[in-house]
Amino acid sequence: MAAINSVTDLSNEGDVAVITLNSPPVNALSSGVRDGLYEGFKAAIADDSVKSIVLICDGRTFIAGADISEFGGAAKGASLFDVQNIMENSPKAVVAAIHGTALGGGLEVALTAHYRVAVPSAKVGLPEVNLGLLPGAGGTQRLPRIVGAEKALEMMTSGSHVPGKAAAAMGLVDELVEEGNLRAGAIAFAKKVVAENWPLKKVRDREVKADPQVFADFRKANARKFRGFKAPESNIQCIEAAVNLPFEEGLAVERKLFVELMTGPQSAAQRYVFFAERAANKIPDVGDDVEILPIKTVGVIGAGTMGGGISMNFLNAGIPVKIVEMKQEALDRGLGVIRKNYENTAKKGRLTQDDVEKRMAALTGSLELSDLADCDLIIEAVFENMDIKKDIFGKLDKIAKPGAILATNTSYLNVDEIAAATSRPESVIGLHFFSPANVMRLLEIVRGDKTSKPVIATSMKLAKTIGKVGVLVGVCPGFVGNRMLSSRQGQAQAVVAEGAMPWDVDRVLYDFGFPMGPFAMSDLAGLDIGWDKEKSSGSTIREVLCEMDRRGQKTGAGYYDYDENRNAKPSPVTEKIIKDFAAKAGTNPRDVGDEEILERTIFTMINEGAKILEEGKAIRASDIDTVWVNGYGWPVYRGGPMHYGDSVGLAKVVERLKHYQDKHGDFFKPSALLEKLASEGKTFASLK
Ligand code: 3H9
Repeated sequence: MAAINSVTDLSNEGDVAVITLNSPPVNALSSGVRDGLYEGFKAAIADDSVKSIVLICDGRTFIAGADISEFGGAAKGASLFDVQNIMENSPKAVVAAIHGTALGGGLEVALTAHYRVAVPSAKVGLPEVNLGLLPGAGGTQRLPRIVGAEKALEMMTSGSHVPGKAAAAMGLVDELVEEGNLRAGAIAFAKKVVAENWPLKKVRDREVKADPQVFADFRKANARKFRGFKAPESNIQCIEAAVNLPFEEGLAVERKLFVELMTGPQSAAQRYVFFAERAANKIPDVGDDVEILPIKTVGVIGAGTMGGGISMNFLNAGIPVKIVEMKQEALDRGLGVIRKNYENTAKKGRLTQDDVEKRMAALTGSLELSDLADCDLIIEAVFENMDIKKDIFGKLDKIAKPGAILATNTSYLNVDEIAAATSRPESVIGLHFFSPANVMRLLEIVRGDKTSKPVIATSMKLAKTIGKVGVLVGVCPGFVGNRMLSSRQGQAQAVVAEGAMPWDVDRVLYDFGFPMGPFAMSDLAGLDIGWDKEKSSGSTIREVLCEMDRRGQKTGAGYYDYDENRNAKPSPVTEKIIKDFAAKAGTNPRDVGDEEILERTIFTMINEGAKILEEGKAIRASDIDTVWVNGYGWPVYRGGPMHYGDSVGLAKVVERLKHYQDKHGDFFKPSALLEKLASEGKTFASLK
């Protein structure tokens, strides 16, 4: 075996040259990889003893894409197009051998091979859209030429990873090779190509046809999903180009749109989010050497909406769950809801009935806390009441086996106080799931003063196991997410008190990119959450609405009026209540402009985020962004509140906060950290 460079080897197996890439962690197309590939193909083509060439990767995966960390830097060495040209125009058959994932530029390289083989567990896809991009190395022109325009539309705008078998059915993979036997299988395939004189197929030479209506229908069907995003539309236009233009002209369209996206703010934000989610896994004082505790059985206390959703996460990951309720009826209801959720998923074809039964079989219900004695992790998901939680943790302390992790799902209570109800605060941690807990990707992991490192490391790892993005945060009211939400809510209400209507606030935040505004959200959740009829004294707009039985969508009215299809309309009733409040308070309603609504709701969040950083309740600004993107519907193409602050410019954020401080008081006072960064011309991203 001869080394081409530090990440590429070339060896001959009889008359088959095998180019092997080994560039951990994911064989991304860095300049070294591109150079290695280019030189490897050049050498193999020049070698007279070689009749065919196999490209294969060592490690956990085939090429997972362009090297995202190199984006924006100066191009070095061989370009991706040089590599693709030498492969596609090779006079000797080129076979790409795929395991793990062939994604983005990785699949685009494979599409310039004459043939592709893969193991069944391999996955292929063009996920650039999730980075605010489109496949920029010919993928937009080659993929539709194999799978057709409709499948290409679906794959490229969702970024989905297509499993080996489906890829073979679509013609993306020419042959599936037995698991664990990829190298030998690919070499045998290459020999067959030569022996049987198969043609050197170039994907670019194929044709793809589609009715223009296909594109119109696709745009219409997905308008809501794509709202605000630039990349999906650019991906669609490239596929249209593949259908309507010769290959080279299609490539030119792809190049132009790729450069536009790459240099725009959305892709910068989405690439930032990609790395932010991965950075969140790195805890400075909890190294890779910290022990990970085995989690074989999980106990959940509370079979309500949260407890049920939390349980499903573990069942989905194959971890048995014991769920405890106080009354048989509540337990039966909880277990019934879980079953129904699974059966609905099965009806949609996303689970087999067998999977449903397997998951339900791994779930046991009980009325006794003592049944949780053998659980490795116990998550309490009961009512948000400190006394109840302390009582439960006191009991768990006596029941749980030594070393078991005792977690609370509280969304704002003091985890240290809960931990103090036990004799083992080092085992206590907050695991704050977001509703619906089986769907939302965020898991706020709340580190108490005494939480041990193995408990933290295990919780972070567990988040990954159950498909969540775990973010470690410190103890403070509302932690990171709800604390910042509460600043935003405060301003949403304040601007309404000054003359804006709830639908003005909702429109501004919806247009910013949130899936819905705070008042529409309250109507959806129910205005009576936490409302007590007996204690209600008409002292807030919400109380008055609840007293009038306008409790949100479920009663047909809340801040908004709803028709029978739950379509919202601004309500004259709500408007009158708001105006009456203003009159009583002696305020003169004014026209609060959209810009002021946006600045007051969003800039105060940025300021609160800065305070959270100052107090050390989040490790890094990007962790705060990860919380907001994954738990609160912050538009990913704006990167999160802290990234947004950086992109607007912190000096501007400070200037506007001071402006509102002059008018409305010290709530708007910029935090010391924010002032400092702004005065030094720095960003949150510069804090390392
Ligand atoms: C593209 O290809 C553009 C072309 O069309 C056009 C070119 C002209 N680059 O996720 P993990 C790192 S755009 C650099 O934890 P997993 C990652 O940061 C690209 N680094 O592992 C992490 O580093 P660290 C299209 C990358 O097993 C480590 O690898 N491709 C890249 O859960 C492990 O990652 C994509 O969008 C990269 N491309 O998942 C695929 N990928 O350990 C993006 C990963 O220091 N990648 N890293 O934190 C993925 O989806 C997942 O990483 C993958 C593995 C599924 C591959």
